[in-house]
Amino acid sequence: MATATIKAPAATQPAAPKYPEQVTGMYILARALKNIGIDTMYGLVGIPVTEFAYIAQEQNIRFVGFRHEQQAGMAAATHGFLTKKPGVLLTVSSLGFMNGLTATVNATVNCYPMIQISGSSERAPIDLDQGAYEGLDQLSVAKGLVKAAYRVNRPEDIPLAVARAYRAAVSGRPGGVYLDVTTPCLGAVMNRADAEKLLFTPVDPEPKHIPSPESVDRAVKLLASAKKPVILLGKGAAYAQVDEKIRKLVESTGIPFLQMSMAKGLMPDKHPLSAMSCRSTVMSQADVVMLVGARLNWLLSRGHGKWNPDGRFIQLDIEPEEIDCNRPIAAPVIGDMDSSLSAILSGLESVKLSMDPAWIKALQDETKVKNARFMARMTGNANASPMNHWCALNVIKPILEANPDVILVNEGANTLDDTRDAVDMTLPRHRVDCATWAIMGMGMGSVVGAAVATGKSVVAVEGDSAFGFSGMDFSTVCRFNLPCTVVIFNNGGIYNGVGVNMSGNGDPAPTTLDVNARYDKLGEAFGAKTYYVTTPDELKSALTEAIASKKPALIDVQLAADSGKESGHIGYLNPASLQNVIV
Ligand code: ADP
Ligand code: TZD
Ligand code: MG
Repeated sequence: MATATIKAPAATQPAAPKYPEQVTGMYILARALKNIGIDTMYGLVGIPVTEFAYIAQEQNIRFVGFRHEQQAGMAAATHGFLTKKPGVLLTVSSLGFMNGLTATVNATVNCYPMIQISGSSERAPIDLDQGAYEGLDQLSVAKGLVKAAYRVNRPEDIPLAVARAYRAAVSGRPGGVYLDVTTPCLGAVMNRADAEKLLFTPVDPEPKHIPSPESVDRAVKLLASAKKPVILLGKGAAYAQVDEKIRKLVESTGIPFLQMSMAKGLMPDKHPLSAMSCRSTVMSQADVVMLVGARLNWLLSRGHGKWNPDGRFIQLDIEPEEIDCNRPIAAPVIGDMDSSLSAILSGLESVKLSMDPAWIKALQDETKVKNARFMARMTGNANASPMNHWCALNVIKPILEANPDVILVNEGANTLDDTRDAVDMTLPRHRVDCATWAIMGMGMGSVVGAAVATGKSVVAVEGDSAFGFSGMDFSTVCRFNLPCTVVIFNNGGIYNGVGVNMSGNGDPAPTTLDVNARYDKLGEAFGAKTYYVTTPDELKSALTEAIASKKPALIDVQLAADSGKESGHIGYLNPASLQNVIV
C-alpha cells in the first residue's frame, strides 16, 4: 500500500512560563501526582485539561492519549490490577467524564484501584443550572457509583485531595475513585515556593489489616477437619501479589485448587493439584471450600446450585461486608491477603489435616479423562474449514503456552469462554478479561494498559463483536508502538453470524454483524502489521511472527458464521432459559 508521510509541524505546546515564581493548580496537580508515585496517566484531552496533560508530561508523567475515554479508563483499571498502584485516567468535563466513568465504575466492581481525574466547569453556573460550557454536576453523578468521590476547588487543597484519592483507591478493598477538579482551581495561581511546601508523602496509604487470631484459628481448624477440601483462588488473591504464600498454602497442604478466570496462572493451570477440569465435582462434593480473594457472586452460582448444600466455607477477604452475602460463611478471615495467609500458614504448622487421599486421586483421575476429552474436541476440529473457535484455539493454545510471559487479554462470549478453557496459564497476573461484569469493550484499553504498565508483550483474543466496542483504540496501540497482537475471531456476530430476522424485512438479525468484514484493513490504516487468515497454518505463522516482532499487529481470523452458540457458556442466564420457556 502506498502511504504518504505527513511531516508534523513545529511543536505546539505552551511556552515556558513567563513568571516561574508563580504556578497554577495544574502544575500543583502534576507535582502532587508525581510526588505520590504516579508515573503514567491515560486520558483524552480538551478544555479544561489540555495544558495540564502537557505539564504532566513535562513532569515526566507518561501521558497515553486515547481515542475514547472508556478505553483510557480500561487501561488505567488494568494498570491498577497489574501493579497494585492506582491507574490514573484524565477526562474533560461532561461527556468525557461520563465516558470515562463507565470504566471507573467497572474498576470499582472488579476491586481494581484507579483514580479518574476530570476537569469540570466552574461551580456557580452549574449549581444554578445556567448552561455552563460542558456543564454537569459531575461529583453528584459519580457519587454512589464509585468507591469515593471528591471535588477540589482550591489549589492549596490539591496535594491533600490527591493523597485522599490515592488512599481511597488502594486501602481496604481497592476501587475506583473520582477526583473532580474545577476549571478555576486548575487555573488558579499560587506562589511556587508555597505550593512546593504543600507536597507530602502520605504515610502508610495501604495499611495492613491483621486478621484476628480467633478467626484464623477457626479457619485453620475447619480446614484441618475437612475430608474433601478445596482452595478457590480469585482475582483478589492475584491482585494482592502474595504468589509465594499461595503456592506454599497449596503445596504444603496438598489441597486441590480451583482458579477463577483472572486468577489463572497464580498456580500453574497444569499443576498436579489443579482441579480446574473437575469444577462440577468439586462444587458438589467439597466439604470445606476456602475462598481466597474470590466472591461468591454469579460466577460461582452465588454459593447455591451445584454446590454441596452441606459444604462449609472459609473466606479470606479484606472486606467484612462481603461475608454471608449469599450463603453463611463458617469461618470468615478479615484481613489483607498477605497478613491473612501468613497467619493461616503458621496456624497450619501445628495441626494435622484429615484430607482423604482418595479425594485427590479421584480428582486427578477425572482430570485426565476430562482433559483428554477436551483435547479430542480441539483436535477433532483441527481441520475445520472454514475454521471455528476450537480449530483456531487448537493453533493458539500451544503458541501462547510457549510464551507464558505474554499477557493475555480476552473478551467475547464463545471467544471468551473457549479461550479461557483452552489456554493454560503459568504465571500470575497474565490474564485480563471482561471479569465480574462480563462487559464487552475492555479490549484495546486493557491491551494498552497491560503493555504500558508492565513493559511486556500482550496478545488479545477478541470476539468480532467485542472488538467493535474498542476497535478504534487499536490506533493507540500503534501510536505508542506497543508489542501487542490483536487476534479477532470473526464469526460475523454476537455469538455467531447466523441469527434470523423473523420479520423477513431484510434487516440483519439482532445478533448479526459482518462476517465478511476485513478487520485487517482497519489495522493497516494505523500502520500495523496485519494478517487475514483462513486456515490453521496461516494463523500459526501469523501469530508466531506477530509475537516475535514485538510490534503492533492485527490478525483477522475468518471463522465460519455458524461457529459459536448463543451466550457462550452462560445461555442459562437468559430470561426464557431461566423459566424453561421454549418460545
Ligand atoms: P473473582 O472474580 O476472581 O472471583 P472477585 O473480584 O469476585 O474475584 O473477588 C475479589 C475479592 O478479593 C474481593 O472481595 C476483594 O475484597 C478481595 N480483595 C482484593 N484485594 C485484597 C487484598 N489485598 N486482601 C484481601 N482481599 C482482597
Ligand atoms: N454490551 C456490553 C457493554 N457488554 C455485554 N456483555 C453485552 C453488551 C452483551 N454481550 C455479551 O455478553 S457477549 C457479547 C455481547 C454483545 C459479544 C459476543 O460476541 P463476540 O464473541 O463476537 O464478541 P463470540 O465468539 O461471537 O461469541
Ligand atoms: Mg462473534
